[in-house]
Amino acid sequence: MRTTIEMGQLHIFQIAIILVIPYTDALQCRDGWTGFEGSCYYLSHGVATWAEAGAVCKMLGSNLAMIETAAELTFLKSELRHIHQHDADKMQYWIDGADLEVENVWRWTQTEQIVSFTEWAPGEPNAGENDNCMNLWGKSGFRYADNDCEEHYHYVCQIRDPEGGELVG
Ligand SMILES: [Ca+2]
Ligand SMILES: [Ca+2]
Repeated sequence: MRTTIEMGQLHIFQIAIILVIPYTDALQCRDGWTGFEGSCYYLSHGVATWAEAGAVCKMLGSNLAMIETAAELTFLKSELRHIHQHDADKMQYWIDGADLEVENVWRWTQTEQIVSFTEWAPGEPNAGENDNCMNLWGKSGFRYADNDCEEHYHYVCQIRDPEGGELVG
């Protein structure tokens, strides 16, 4: 009898794993967007200034990416390295961080939160008041750099919590 119950519990446990894993992976993102931990990301094909890039993301119902954890940055770095196996050195992707208001105080502009997790490329940020927008710098394995907001770069858009929004379906 005891054995039966234990096997029953084990069986339920296995079912739980089977149900949970596909559900976690089942984050639904639009075509051309990639999901990771509850967000959908779009890696642009075209280039734009930082402000234009933010406007394009907004038109797509998103914002420039706000990277909050090491895991999130690791995911994006890995996606970008995969896409740019042969041309990463020339690639820069705008993200939402900026120090436009107070020099060297980096904030995610969509929430005005201070950027808490950072992985700056060696020597970055290095350009003071000339460079106030944050990008993922291919030459440095897509770590952070500050650059002139008027440069035309690729960009990463992010929809956070798409299942709470209009995205599914
Ligand atoms: Ca600056
Ligand atoms: Ca810089």
